[in-house]
Amino acid sequence: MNLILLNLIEGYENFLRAFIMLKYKIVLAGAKNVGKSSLIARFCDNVFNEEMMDTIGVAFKRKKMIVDENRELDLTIWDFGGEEKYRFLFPSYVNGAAAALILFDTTRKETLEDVENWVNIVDENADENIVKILIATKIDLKEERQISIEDAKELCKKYGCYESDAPIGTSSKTGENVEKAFRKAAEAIMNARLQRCSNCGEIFAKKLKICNYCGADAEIKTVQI
Ligand SMILES: Nc1nc2c(ncn2[C@@H]2O[C@H](COP(=O)(O)OP(=O)(O)O)[C@@H](O)[C@H]2O)c(=O)[nH]1
Ligand SMILES: [Mg+2]
Repeated sequence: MNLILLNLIEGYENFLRAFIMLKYKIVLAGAKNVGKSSLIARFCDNVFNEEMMDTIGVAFKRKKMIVDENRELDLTIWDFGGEEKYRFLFPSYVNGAAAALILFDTTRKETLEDVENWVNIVDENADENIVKILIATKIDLKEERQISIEDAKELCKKYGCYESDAPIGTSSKTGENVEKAFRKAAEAIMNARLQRCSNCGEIFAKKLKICNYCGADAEIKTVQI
């Protein structure tokens, strides 16, 4: 009898988990050719293309990510054609995003200088609690490297990026650190938007006053994730 009851409770919890879907939008920002579309293609489809097609306007992909044991985050990852002529689309592109990955290309110094512009555009158009993560791309091209990860350390601090010690160096060609970059983004989003109920251990939105699993009062019964 107890076993049946336990199964029923577990079933109900799984139902609740599925029902309270954690859906977030992540946007990528950075100049044309820094490697935005390639990073998304590697993360979502595990592919790399030396001749990646230009992104026309705006595109997006969806990917589910398991975090915090069995919890599923449903991520919509938005890709932006970095050309000037598409910049008018940027406000609506960033609208509602939980995280922005801001990319610079380690083989082109000017893309690091451009980071400030992208940070400003994100800050001007995004929700206040958007998290920013700085990403250094194309780290496989060691011979052509013009910027070291160290050079960009200061920028992370300056722009208030999540865990501001250094940008994440990635290669979409080899896959190095690509998953890590999106995991960082997921972790940052969860930190910014979710809280853990110390009564039942579940996580739920920070904006809620009570835990939507057990009904505990969020003011006294929660801990930071
Ligand atoms: N070697 C190398 N090439 C890359 C990497 N990421 C992107 N590229 C190349 O850089 C070019 C621009 O990439 P793309 O993703 O289209 O940049 P976007 O304009 O920011 O979307 C393409 O030719 C890609 O194949 C990388 O990690 N390593
Ligand atoms: Mg592109």
